Parts: sequence; structure tokens; C-alpha cells
Amino acid sequence: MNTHKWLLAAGLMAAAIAPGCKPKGAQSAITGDAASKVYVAPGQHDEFYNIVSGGFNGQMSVVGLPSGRVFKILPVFSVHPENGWGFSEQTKPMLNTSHGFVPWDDLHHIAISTTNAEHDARWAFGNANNTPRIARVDLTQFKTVEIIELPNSAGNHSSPFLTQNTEYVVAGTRFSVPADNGQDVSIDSYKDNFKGYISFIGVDQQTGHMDLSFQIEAPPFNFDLARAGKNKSHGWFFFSTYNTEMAHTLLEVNASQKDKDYIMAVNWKKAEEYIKAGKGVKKKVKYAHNVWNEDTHSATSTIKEEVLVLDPKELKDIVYFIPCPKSPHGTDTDPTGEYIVGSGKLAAVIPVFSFTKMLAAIEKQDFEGTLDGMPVLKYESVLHGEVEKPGLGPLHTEFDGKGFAYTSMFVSSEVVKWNIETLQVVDRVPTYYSVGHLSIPGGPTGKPHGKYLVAYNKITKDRYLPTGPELAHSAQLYDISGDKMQLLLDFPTIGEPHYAEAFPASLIKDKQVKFYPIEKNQSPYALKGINDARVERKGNQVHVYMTSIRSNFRPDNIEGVNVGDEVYFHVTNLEQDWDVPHGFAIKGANTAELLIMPGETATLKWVPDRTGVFPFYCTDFCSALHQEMQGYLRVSPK
Ligand code: CUK
Ligand code: CUA
Repeated sequence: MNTHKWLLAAGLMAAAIAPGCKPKGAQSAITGDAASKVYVAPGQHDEFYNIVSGGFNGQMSVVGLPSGRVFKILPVFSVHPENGWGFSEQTKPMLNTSHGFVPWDDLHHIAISTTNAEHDARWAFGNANNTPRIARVDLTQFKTVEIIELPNSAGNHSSPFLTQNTEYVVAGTRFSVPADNGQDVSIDSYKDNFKGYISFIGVDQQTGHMDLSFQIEAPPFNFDLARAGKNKSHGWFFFSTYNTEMAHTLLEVNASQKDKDYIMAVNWKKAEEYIKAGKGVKKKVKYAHNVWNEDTHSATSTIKEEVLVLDPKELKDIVYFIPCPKSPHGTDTDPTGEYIVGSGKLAAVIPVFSFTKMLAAIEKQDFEGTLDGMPVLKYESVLHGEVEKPGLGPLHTEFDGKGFAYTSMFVSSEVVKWNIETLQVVDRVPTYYSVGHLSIPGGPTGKPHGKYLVAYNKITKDRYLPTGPELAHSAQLYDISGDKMQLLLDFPTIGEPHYAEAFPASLIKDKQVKFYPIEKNQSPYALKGINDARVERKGNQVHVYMTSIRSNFRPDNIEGVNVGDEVYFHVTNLEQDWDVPHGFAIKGANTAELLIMPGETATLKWVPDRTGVFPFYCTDFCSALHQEMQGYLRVSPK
């Protein structure tokens, strides 16, 4: 959000309300029985899970709706000392990339898996913007179980987006880049050497495993966001693009000279056929693919070196361009799949395109020209209509399943509700302030649950008790069950929320893994009982095979370790009960703790640099004797 162009957006619109200003007519007081609508009584559960991106914290957070309560920070792309994510030997490979270990990223968008365009909530996907990756989270464990890096990409903003049966996770590169083979080219050879790649990552329906199926080589635009077609438009994908001037510097207004950019429509079913027919060209690349093994409770990372690329200049019927007012940010498809909503964040209209009209125009070859050899459709012949004067800075649109769309207005800080058929604005409410994404439970699917809407705001200002220069970001919950939207609740978020998805808790709450059966633990370091605890030396490595069970560690006195040895603490939590993790932390170790789930084995590596006796203890209050759960490691001279 806080890119140059946003500032530009605010600046260009002289009449615009600057981001952060209170919209006119703002009521800061909420009315009616808002409190009772968000009150979830003690011991009761929320109706919806809301999986929220953490932006620059690299993680997802798990929030209940309507209460706004945070249940968990779910580590994805950033190390998480709290549970050893990225610190334990088993989890380190998950953060491996072709550049080596990358301990952080910037997660913008969430996608919850669907079947027949409805949430099934098997998995949550998230994107890493910086070092381009897609993660898959298993929602029976709330655990990141797979991360795949994307070659030929940079600034993986336009992802992850799912086809309606989760056949593919789709990603478009934000930065066009030279093909990913390390070529050293001048930046001003942009138009010749840079390309915008779109990635299609196949998802195995049984295991969920991802596989980079193919890429489409597109012109060097910047890809912003996308949506799959669904229901009647299943088989298509719609990407918003900007910088279709193909400028390599966005200083000045190079990238916003034209009054229209494009939505790139991709016939992915056709692309899939071409791949099956052997039309993909093998290209040398390098990317990491990291998979969590459920049996051994550990990740492995593999570097892969090839990708199949389709060239739409040759294969003329897979890519079409639809002109769209300046710098579209979001592209959203309505629940029926008929309407494609563009945004045009530098424009004051919301263009709504018709899938039926698009197909008819393609059929008649009714093109206004070509772009890099690919057909450009005529704006008027694909347009269903424009929502006029919706507000300023339209970004993202969600749907309620009752014929209405809700668009966030970044510059004028409001949510605008409009009728998809008639394009009439029927309601608007202020947000505090400068709203980015919106989330309605099921909102991007074919079956929205149009009860609540959450606005994720970019600027917080005065909404909470101030906390110095950095303020918590704010989310706001609205009741959208009636004709008029009603603000119910403000709640702070973890990191910077970009996109989020919400789904009925009933989909997964009875499917949660409570513990891991110890007899199925196939970690090579697992212990099946306390009698197996031991210490083994192998050269300069010392392997401590340790058990934890209420309320002791075995062994608890460890000697025979020397300065400079590599000490591996393989800790198995023998508990077979829900909600009994044990922690493991040792004085002076330059790493994090471990938090070991019942039935799981995790390994902490430490190379002591001095002699002495170092206490270790359990960090998670686990029983009345938790404080007694401790031990000593003696380190002797080399
Ligand atoms: S977003 Cu990533 S810059 Cu509108 Cu999806 Cu915030
Ligand atoms: Cu184990 Cu506290």
C-alpha cells in the first residue's frame, strides 16, 4: 500500500481527502446494540475463523469473528522464537530458498481452499512478496506444511489466488524481471529483456502438495492482484496490471501516463491443454520446494532447476487484454462469475466487465488492436457498466451473495455498497482510516455468508490508546445483514493486515489434531518411552535424546560435553493429551526455545563457547510441578 503510487494517488486528486482525514459526516459513535452483536460469552465460540495476513511480520494471524479475538500467530515466512519456527533443526528447511535461508518475508494475501467455488477450508495459502514464495497451511493443525519458491518472479504481490476447485494456486509477478538465469543486463534494456511471469502451481487434491506446473511469459507490466473466474467463468483468470507503459523507473509519472491500463484475461484451461500437448518450453531456473513430513515431523528442502513456459505471443488464444482505468489494484469476480470488477485506484469510477460480453467479443474477434502480439479488447464491448462516483481510490471488492458488492475506497476512507446489476450505490460508511482490503466470510467465493464485513485499515491515528510512533493497525467489523451497514467493533491486528479470508468455524473446528500419536512418530530422534533417554557422542557432535513428560526431563544432568561441541537436544514430548506442550530453553544458547507438541520430537542445536554449568528448563507452564521441570548441562574445556 505505502508505495509511491499511493502517494501519487492522493496527490493527483486535488479535491481528494488526504489519507487519514476523517470523512465528512463521520459518526464516531456507534449506534444500537453493537456490543451485543460482537459479544461472545465466556466459553462460547466465535462463528467464523478469520485468517489475516500479517504483512511485514510475515505471518498469519487467526482471529475469531465477530469478537475480533486473536487466537494464534501462525508462523509462515518469518522465524518465530516463541515456538522455535525457523530455529529448530526440523523447521529450518522450511525457510530455505535458492538464496539460502531467508528468515523473514512480507505476507499480503490469504486464500482459503475451495471446492466448487465454496470454502472447504482444507488449506490456507499465503504469499511472500519479497523473496517470491507461496506457503500452504494445514488447517487441521494450523501449521505451515509447504513452501514453494517462484522463479522468474520478484515482488510476488499478485498471489495466491485459487481456481474454484483449488486445482491451481496462481501467482503474478509484481516486478517484471529478466528471465531468472542470473543474466546481467542493463536496467534500461527493460523493454527487451524483462518479462512479467504468471505462475500456475498445481495442487494435489489428496495430499495438497504443490508443484510448479507452468508459467506464462507476459509483457513487462507490473501485476497487482488477480482473481480466478468461477462458476460460469471457471477456466479463466483475471489479473490487474499497471505500468503498462513498461517504464523501468516510476519516478516522475512514467507509469501513469496513459489513461488506461489493462486487465489481463487468461484462458488457463487452454493453457493447460497446451502444456499437455507439449507446447511448454523448458527453461533453466532455480527455486526451492520445501515440504513438511507428517511422519517424521521435519521439513526437507529440494532445489529444482526447470520450469515449463508458455509463450502467448505464439499461442494466440490464451491471453487477452481488457482496457481498465488507470492503475487498477484489485480485480474481483462476483459469486456467479459473470462480473469482473476492476478498480482503477487513480480513477473515480469502478468498471464492471461482463464475462459473457468478453466471450462474445473474442468470438467476433472484436479487437481494438494488439499488444506485444496479443489481442486487446474494446473497453465498451466488454463493459457491463461503470459504478459512477463511488468515492475516491477504489481498491478491493467483496460480495455478500445477495446481489451487492462492497468496495474499499482508500482515498476517501469508506466502504461503498453497490448493486451489481444496476450499478447504483446504495450505502456508504466511513472507515478509520484509509481502508485497504475488505473481508466478508466467503466473500471471494461462489457462496458468501453476507453477515459481517471487516475493513483492514492502513492508518490508525487516534483509534486506540497511543503506543509511541508505531501504532497498531486497525480492523473494523461491520454488520452487513441489513440494508445499511453498521459499524460494530474496532480491533487491533497483528502486523499490517492486507488481505484476509473468513469462513464458518463449523468447517474445521471438529477436525483439529489434538496431539500426535507417539507410536506413529517416525522421527529418527524420537523416543518411545522414558527408558530410551540417553546421550551419544559422535566425533564432535553430542546427541542428547531427551524425553519430556509431566514433570521432568530425562536426562536432566548432562556431562561429558566440551567447549566447541555441537550439542543436539532431541526432545520428545511423550504426552498423549490435548493442550500439553512442553518447552525447552537453555541459558546462553544463541537460538530460540523449542515448544514441543504432545507426541512430537524437535531438535535444538547449540555450540557452547565457554565452560560452565548451564541450566535448562521448561518454558510452558504444564503442571503444578512445572517449575521443577529443569536440568543442568556441564560444559568442560576442550
Ligand atoms: S494490498 Cu498488498 S499493498 Cu491492497 Cu492486497 Cu496492501
Ligand atoms: Cu513442561 Cu512446564
